[in-house]
Amino acid sequence: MADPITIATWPFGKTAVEAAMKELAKGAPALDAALAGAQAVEDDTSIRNSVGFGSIPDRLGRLTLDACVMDGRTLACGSVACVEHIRHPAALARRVMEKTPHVMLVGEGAKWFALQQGFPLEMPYTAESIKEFLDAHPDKKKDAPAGNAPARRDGASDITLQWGSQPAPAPGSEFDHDTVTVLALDKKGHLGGVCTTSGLGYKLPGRVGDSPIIGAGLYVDDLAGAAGATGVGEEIIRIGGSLFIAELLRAGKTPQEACELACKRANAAAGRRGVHPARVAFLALDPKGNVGAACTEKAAFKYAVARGDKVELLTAKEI
Ligand code: SD4
Repeated sequence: MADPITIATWPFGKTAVEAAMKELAKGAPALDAALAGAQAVEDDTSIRNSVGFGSIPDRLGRLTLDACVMDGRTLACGSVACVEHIRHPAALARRVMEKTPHVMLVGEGAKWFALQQGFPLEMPYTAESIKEFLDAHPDKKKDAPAGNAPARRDGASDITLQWGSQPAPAPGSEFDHDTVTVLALDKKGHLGGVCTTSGLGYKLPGRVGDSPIIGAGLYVDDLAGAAGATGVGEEIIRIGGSLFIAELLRAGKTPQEACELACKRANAAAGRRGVHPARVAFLALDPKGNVGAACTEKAAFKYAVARGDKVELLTAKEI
């Protein structure tokens, strides 16, 4: 028997860990709890510009969602990317895991699968999200996404893409984050994790970040630990961030040490293209219930932790 614990990204992670902890307290498996937590954030349109409905669309004004799930007992996992008109992409990712021999479905295929599975097609826009899109005129923005493009040397991060032609809000404000990653340890000592996002705001149509990629945005293994990521997905993908952390945990590092090493690795990788900092953040949970989190400079990463009756919002160490 283990003491259940759950952690989630960003201040809205509190909504996630509260919902997840309710499930864990009832004895639910870690993956069910993490999914309940992620879905509570997907459903919350008051979390403006953020995860799920009402969040920032791509440059054509279309909201496309990415999500994945992973079960630490079996390494079963599922993922959807660039899927439109589905309210609960994390639940859809779980169906991919449970009902298909595949790990990942994208775009139209993911949408057809959702219909086949009985998910309703819905309009994901709110009055606020439409107004913000129109105000932002993202097509006028000249920045290109990081990709393998030449490094920017003006200190600006690619995450400023989120804001189109609008000035970016203060770092750490509720508006500049759009991914919830929820990691959970259940009473039986099993780990589960979910990651769900609308991706970078005003991204190029078709762009997929780290969040639905197993090993980048999420990795969960009962025999090592669970890790998740948020921030500039291109930088996280380059270093296989979450798998990197899981392997460090397997090799005996603490969750805190592993998250810090992943930030260092991300900065080193970004530095090879002249970019600093990488603007990424990681969180991790080991099978004993130890947690860790770290972010690179300027990521101003906060995360929520629920253990027993206690829910805390903590600030990650900057590397
Ligand atoms: C992405 N990692 O699509 C996500 C964005 C994010 O808080 O985490 N924002 O690249």
